[in-house]
Amino acid sequence: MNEARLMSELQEFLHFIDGSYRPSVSGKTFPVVAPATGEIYAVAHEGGEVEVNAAVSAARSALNDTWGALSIADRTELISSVADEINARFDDFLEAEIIDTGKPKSLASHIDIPRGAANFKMFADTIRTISGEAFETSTPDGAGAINYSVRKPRGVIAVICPWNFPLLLMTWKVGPALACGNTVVVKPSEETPATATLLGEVMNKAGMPKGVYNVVHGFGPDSAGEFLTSHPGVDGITFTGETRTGEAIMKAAGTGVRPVSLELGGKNSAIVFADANLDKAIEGTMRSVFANCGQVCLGTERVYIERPIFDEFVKRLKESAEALKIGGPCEEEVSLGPLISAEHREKVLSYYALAREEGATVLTGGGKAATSGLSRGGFYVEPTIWTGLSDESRVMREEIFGPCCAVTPFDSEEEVIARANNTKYGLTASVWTDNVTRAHRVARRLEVGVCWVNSWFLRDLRTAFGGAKASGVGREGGVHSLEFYTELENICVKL
Ligand code: NAD
Ligand code: 6OD
Repeated sequence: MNEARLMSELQEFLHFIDGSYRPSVSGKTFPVVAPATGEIYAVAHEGGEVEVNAAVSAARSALNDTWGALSIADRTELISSVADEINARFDDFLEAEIIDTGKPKSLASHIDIPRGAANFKMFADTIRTISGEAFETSTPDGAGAINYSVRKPRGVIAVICPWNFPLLLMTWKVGPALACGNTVVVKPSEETPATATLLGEVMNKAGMPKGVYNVVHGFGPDSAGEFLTSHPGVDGITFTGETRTGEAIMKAAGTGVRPVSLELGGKNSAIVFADANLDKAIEGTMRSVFANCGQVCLGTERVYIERPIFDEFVKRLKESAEALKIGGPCEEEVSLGPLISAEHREKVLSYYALAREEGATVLTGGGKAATSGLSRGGFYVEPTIWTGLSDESRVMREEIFGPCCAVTPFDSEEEVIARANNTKYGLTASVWTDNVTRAHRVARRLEVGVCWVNSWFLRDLRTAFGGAKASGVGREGGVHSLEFYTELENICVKL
């Protein structure tokens, strides 16, 4: 991609409603900034009640008509074509995602875009092959009854998305929603409207009926997000984002008793035992702390190291962090991109300052990163590692969502389990050990939705994904997604 070329042309992101692109009736737009350069590269239309009403109404019509009338075979074939079309337009999606997020091209091309396609394929396959349950029931007259279950689409699903993996996290919800026979209205993050918009073209090319996939751009409170989640025509809300926003959405969903699926924040731990393969533990911890510039909900912000290997681990982690190359998405061998926005950079830097106030030793980093050329105006910060923070410090308790971690020693298994669980969050953990028995024992005592052993972010899309405690409500992935995206009906037939 030629960044200079893209900067010279201001793009415009319209809503995608009922199969066509539309501006806002109000004429309101907002700027979209490329985090790698800090420049405005596009404007997006801000949706209001008019656009949300139109999108929900289009989604309802498709549900009751074209989309609802399709057989599972035809529906899933269309969904598979969407995946094929994303792959056919791989470079367009890649370009859109990296300008919107600033993430390294290597990351977006290996994770974001391939997963965008895979999320459709996998859920199409899941729906083609599932079966329901059946029970034979005894009755006093001896004739009996048969019970069997059917899964029906829930209806119109509101999909509210964050900015850190825009296509991946949006399709992670749109894929199963459509595969289960629902229609969707998507509200992408205001920071990253590009790939959701582009997906509209793909839907049309794949032959998706109008109104099945709709996108309304805008913000949260008093904007498209709030109008959508409080719309009475929405039958369920699936959300990924901050825990605080999840609370607001849960309240909105209370009116009309609509179900929610919430994938929320985390303060995830890595636990490294002295018997771990150190090379692998360091490589994995580096990824879990710094991938996507630390803007991964599953990422590690608390690293617990068994005391005998503490000094060596810390030394090597620091050396690896200092070897990271910081820069824009298209620069060679870049491993650390910018944060998503100037505002988010202020937040992360405020934690860098807080860590010092709370008595941390700053092993490396701790400030803005110096960049040059096109990246000069981007939102870069230094990869940062602290030691010496107490478990009660705010830096150890609050989600920062930046390229930083606090490293601390531990002496026993019991102690580290208690400390890792000492948080309101419960999204993920990684345990590094060569002792298989210990791995199983520790993993099941951690209060999280996903625990990786000797790995991190190793995904099998058939498995249950979600958070415990304040990290979420419900599980998505494979057949688990059916719990939210379908209504289960039991039919009892007296013989
Ligand atoms: P956010 O909560 O600020 O925003 C997410 C979306 O919600 C945006 O589209 C926003 O416009 C919308 N929104 C905000 N307020 C709203 C309201 N009142 N009603 C309706 N919509 C509203 O989150 P973010 O900053 O975009 O993403 C980062 C956060 O997401 C982090 O906390 C991270 O941990 C979390 N996250 C969690 C997972 C997971 O799987 N658990 C995955 C990715 C990100
Ligand atoms: O891999 C996934 O399915 C998923 N939901 C990843 C979430 C990443 C959070 O930043």
